[in-house]
Amino acid sequence: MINKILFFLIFTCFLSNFSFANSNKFIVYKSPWIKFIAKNQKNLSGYLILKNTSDKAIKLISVNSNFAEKTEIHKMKIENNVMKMERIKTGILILPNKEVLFKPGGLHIMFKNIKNKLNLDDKKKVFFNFEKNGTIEIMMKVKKGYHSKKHNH
Ligand SMILES: [Cu+2]
Repeated sequence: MINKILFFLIFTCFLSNFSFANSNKFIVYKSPWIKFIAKNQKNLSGYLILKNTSDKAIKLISVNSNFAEKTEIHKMKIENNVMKMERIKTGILILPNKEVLFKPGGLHIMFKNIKNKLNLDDKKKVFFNFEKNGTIEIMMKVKKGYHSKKHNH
């Protein structure tokens, strides 16, 4: 519990420069960013918070971008004490009035085979496709991450 509170506080501090932006009628988002690891990094992950402001469940079915060869939804899981990534192909259901957190060590957007190297402070357009609610375009900023588990492919 303390861990959760601590995490929340750290996370909240981290997010405090951001605010919710209206993206479509049903989905708002917060703090979209791509974690900068090193120049020439081929695979990068992106994070944000998506909130469903409607009273019906909304499904995120896929994500795409122009700067990576593939853009996928991933989650981290522990298998035999080793942290691994798994692609989520079935989409993410966001319950009414609930948030889904994409965060280091958890759900993330995986950008595979970046076409041109990304630099700090670059802003990249990413498209989030919802089952019945169309596509929203979100600018994700390339930033240095805070300490988190190493992310390997
Ligand atoms: Cu991944």
